[in-house]
Amino acid sequence: MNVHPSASANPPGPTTAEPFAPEALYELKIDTDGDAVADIAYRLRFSLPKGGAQTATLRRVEGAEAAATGDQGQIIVEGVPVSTGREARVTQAGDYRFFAGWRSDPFFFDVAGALNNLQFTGDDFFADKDVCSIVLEVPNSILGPNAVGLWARTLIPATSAGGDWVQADRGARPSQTPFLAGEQNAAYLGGEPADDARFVAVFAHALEHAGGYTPDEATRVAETLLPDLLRYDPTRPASFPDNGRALTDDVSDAFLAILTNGKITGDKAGPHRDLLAEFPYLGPPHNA
Ligand SMILES: [Ca+2]
Ligand SMILES: [Ca+2]
Repeated sequence: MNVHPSASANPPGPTTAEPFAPEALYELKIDTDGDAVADIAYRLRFSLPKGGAQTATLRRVEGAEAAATGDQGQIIVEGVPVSTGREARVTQAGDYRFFAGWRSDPFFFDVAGALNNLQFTGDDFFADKDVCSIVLEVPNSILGPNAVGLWARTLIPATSAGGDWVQADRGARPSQTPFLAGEQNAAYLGGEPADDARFVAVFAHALEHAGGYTPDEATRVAETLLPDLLRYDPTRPASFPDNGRALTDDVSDAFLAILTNGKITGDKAGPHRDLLAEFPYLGPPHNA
């Protein structure tokens, strides 16, 4: 789960140096029985920075509690350091491995080409950027015998005084939000995958416009993009878009081909070469 890029493209410039928001709740959701409702959730809170250093606490809930909202749960790791240097600070807890902190951003895309009417040159905006990443390794045995549906979300308190949690963002598949504008975007980011059928018409309309699909084709393609879950069968290798997503999978090329109905099939940018062979897989941060 990558949540905080080091740089913004529009407006151009650096983002806050504080890795994770101490007031926020970060959550990884797992649906194990195919109804797009979570059966397992991992919940993360971060401390207030002390001398620039933060710590992380990871909790786990299952059953009805995993589909609900809250920051309680069984503690998996508690008060472990957020990593900021070249050396990844990894925590092992039973069968779990956990990492949170700054790393080299593994995402690759020609942002300037996208903003220039989809005229791509392979100018990868993310090649020298960092991102705050949460990486969790779980044993396959906790996922159950079936393919699972994965997504992540962030929540913030409803008011500065606290109160109920409000979902600020969520996502599973890459490049879903370009289909959405204004109120629809807010409704989508605050929504649940189980309710995503309501966005099929919006996605289909955008696909008709961008790709020249017929209405029927556009609806059929939109239905392949929703609900927004990353489906993953742990008995097979990860490969986007059929089975999860590997860090080297060219998800932007796949998105462009869908968006343009095959008229544009790539942005000429490819995967980064600083990935690690071992956990947490993301390369050292550029700015460390
Ligand atoms: Ca479920
Ligand atoms: Ca590409």
